[in-house]
Amino acid sequence: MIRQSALLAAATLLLASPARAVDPGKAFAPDFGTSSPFFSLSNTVTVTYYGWEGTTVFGHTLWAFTASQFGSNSANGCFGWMPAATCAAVMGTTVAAKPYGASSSPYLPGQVPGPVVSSFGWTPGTEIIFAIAVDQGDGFNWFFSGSPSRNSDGLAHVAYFDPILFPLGVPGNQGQGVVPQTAGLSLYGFEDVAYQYSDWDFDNVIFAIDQGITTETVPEPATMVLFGTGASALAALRRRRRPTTT
Ligand SMILES: [Ca+2]
Ligand SMILES: [Ca+2]
Repeated sequence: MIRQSALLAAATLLLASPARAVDPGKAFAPDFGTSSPFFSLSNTVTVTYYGWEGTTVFGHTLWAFTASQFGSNSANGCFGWMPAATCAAVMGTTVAAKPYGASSSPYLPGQVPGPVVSSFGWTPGTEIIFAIAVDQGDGFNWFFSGSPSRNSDGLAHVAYFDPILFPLGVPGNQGQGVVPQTAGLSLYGFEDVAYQYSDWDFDNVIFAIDQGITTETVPEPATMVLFGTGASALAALRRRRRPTTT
């Protein structure tokens, strides 16, 4: 009986899981991303943007949202396909941006002078929801930090690159080479397309957060549930994007 139960549980797990395990060419495992939210510990948050991988034609904007702004944007349809048509102005803080079509050189050196530092005000103790708006030329797709349920594929799209595990720096496109100027640093990377179309290397938006100002903590379960519920509904409405690997 026990064995039958175990088999049934295993079969249920298999049925519940998409075909991720057999998907080749992924730089990291599907659970490599972190679902931990970011919380500000100070009135000022400083983010350093290290740029993007060279092969993507997509543009992006790195945003920072309060929970309130995230909720308002969601309610206003800003996170759906082609937000410009449905949302006059996304509420939040823009941190860094890459224009659509700029893809000639990997990461920032050679394109603009050095990493780009951006500071903005924040209420200590509150979550910073980082997001990327991916400009695909004919519309936008969004991915968020924190609860993976905010994302269309239900997966965490922000990875943490610990310098202890990656002493030479953040791995480059599809895990090859390193992102310049990242050796010894604690960095995060956003993956910019949904799992089935992605090379899952988290190098599309590389950034650091001043560790003296912000940190990751685990929120109360009630908060997670609250955030997750709205985003799951959003995710169901979000249009699937065309298959392109970046
Ligand atoms: Ca890549
Ligand atoms: Ca990628």
